[in-house]
Amino acid sequence: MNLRMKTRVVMLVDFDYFFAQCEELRNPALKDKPVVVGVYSGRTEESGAVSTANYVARKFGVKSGIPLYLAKKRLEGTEAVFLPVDYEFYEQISDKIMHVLRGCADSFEQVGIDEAYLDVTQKTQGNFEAASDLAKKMKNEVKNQVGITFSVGVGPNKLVAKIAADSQKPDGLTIVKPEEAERFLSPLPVNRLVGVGRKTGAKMGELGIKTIGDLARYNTQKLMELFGKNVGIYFHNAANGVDNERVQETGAAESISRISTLKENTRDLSVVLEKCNQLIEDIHKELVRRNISFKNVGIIAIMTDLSVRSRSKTLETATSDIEVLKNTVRELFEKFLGESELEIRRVGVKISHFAKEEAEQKRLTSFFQST
Ligand code: TTP
Ligand code: CA
Repeated sequence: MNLRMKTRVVMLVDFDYFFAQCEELRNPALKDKPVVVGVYSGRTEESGAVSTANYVARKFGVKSGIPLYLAKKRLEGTEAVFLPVDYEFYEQISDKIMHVLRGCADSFEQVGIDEAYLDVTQKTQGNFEAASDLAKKMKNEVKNQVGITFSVGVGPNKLVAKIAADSQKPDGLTIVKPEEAERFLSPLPVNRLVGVGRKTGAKMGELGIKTIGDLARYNTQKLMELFGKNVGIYFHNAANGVDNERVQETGAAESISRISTLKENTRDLSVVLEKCNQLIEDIHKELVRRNISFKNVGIIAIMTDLSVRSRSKTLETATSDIEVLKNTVRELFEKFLGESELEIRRVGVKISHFAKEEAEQKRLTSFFQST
């Protein structure tokens, strides 16, 4: 039986010139001027690099990564405003936007401070026109409630959605239906694919692969020989717009951890586990309250010389089972004690890679209904 999922509708939202737009938001007088946000290294007044710039400044060739002195030079004679990064402020704005977006998605995955993937398959009943309306509604809501613009790409998977979003900025909305994906990707330079950096791009160039279309037509066997089996297959699939990565629900926090000092320094597994089990009970309560499951379990050990060691394990499937958590922590500490020599002073337990329980179940149900 071919277990293919039905067509998905996936969005990538990417906030426009984000750090600089946040600065414009708190000081609208900046809007028509070149705005450059940078990290000042502090060595000299001018040393450091540009984090980002608004589109007025970009017209002068100022972009992320260039040295600040160069940006200054390119903006000479303009009313350019240079500001230091205020990450905390941008994070507050980001949280507000993410909150609105989260409410519009079946499942939601935040990627960094200014990007998020939304699976909206159920919300739109698999319809790309409905997705276009939803994206416009999201844009309006965020503009009205927060005052920020963003660009959206809509596609049948994360890969196409991301490239679509990049293709029209700022305030863009680009829809690529499944049947259009091949034609959309084909003429684009091959380095638009994740994983094709400068080196790989150059190597592909020598093979005559300039566009994504060239890569899609290239012999898969040869790609596997040249780049290794897994990477070769990935390139072949990516170039053909094939990507089955699901939108991975992320919780508000990326991890839950608890740490505690042992009564005395020890290398005794049962003493360590007794303390860990208390921490686990506490973690589990929070897990249940937030209705999430985890896929990664970590242990932390602070040794008598105060060095911090950690080990972790990724489970095959996400779970919220406290026994699985206890057993995994036991397994990790057993192994750890076999590999270390010092006594342990403090222990910690951490879980991460969250999935929302409810969403998981819903997805499974709809999956079985559609097969
Ligand atoms: P990007 O999304 O790459 O850029 P952007 O939001 O500034 O512009 P665009 O309109 O093209 O999306 O990065 C998001 C934020 O990350 C950006 O506002 C600042 C920060 N950043 C850096 O600090 N250094 C960098 O080199 C890059 C690329 C981004
Ligand atoms: Ca951005």
